[in-house]
Amino acid sequence: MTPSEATIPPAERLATAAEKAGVLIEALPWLQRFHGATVVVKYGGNAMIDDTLKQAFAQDMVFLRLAGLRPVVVHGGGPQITSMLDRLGIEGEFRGGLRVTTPETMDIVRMVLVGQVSRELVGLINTHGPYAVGISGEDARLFTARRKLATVDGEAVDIGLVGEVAGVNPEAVLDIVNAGRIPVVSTVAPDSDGVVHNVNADTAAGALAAALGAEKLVVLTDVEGLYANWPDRSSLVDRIRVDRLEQMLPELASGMIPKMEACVRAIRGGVRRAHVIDGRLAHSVLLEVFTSQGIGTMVLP
Ligand code: X2W
Repeated sequence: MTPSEATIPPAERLATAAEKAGVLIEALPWLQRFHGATVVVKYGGNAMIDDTLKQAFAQDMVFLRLAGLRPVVVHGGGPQITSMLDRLGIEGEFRGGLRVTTPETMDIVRMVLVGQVSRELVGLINTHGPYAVGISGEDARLFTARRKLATVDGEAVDIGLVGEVAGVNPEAVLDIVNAGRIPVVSTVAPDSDGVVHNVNADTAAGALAAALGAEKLVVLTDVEGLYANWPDRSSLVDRIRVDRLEQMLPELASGMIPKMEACVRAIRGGVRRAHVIDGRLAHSVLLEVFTSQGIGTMVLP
């Protein structure tokens, strides 16, 4: 008992204890169901701005690992790239939800994702033990990129060194997971000629989840989930079948498209469930995995 708990009357203390036990035991069926399951978690740049949220996220990954799951982190870093470009006085631009990536911008993207954002997440997870290992799409041929065009007003537009995931070789990620560690994946990737491309992190997470045969893909974002009728907040979708989601894709807001495409790719690739959840809520991953009602939007086959 902590000194502050000692001031709580015994009856209330018992009630609180019963509540705590209730929360723990609610996790039991999920601990059984997900024992040994691979869960790919996409952690986006917008949910990475707050220090408390970052620490909570790192705790969640270690919790998953110690609860017997096999977490794989794929990180973003859009806002961090934009802020570095600003510091360097380089103009940035997005078209069709993707960053226009010149060779100069690509250098910054790689530097920020691999050298800054990944390092920070790896460091935060490793405050709890020797778990996290950073790996980029360039390592051991993890991802092979193919040049991707943006769709702007129905037309295909060249936006430079932006890649689609053409191939995934998940061996190196599996080596890390099989060693009991937590891979932290940065989404820069060479094309078949070795030219490094900028791959949207949602896209990469969906492709990796499928290649790993993951049980779940969880995409953290900065809204509560998918809205059928944005900005009508009462239209939050709690579960949706992949067929229906595919029909909705063309009508979605540009920021939501890569996330929902990632869910579609994962489910079509054999992943059992894909979730888009609110990364602004501390420990949202734990709530999704270990509680019966879950949170956010769940996509199912
Ligand atoms: C993204 C890669 C980082 C990312 C970018 O340059 O911003 C493209 O747009 P978030 O934080 O998940 O948005 N790449 C092609 O996806 O970060």
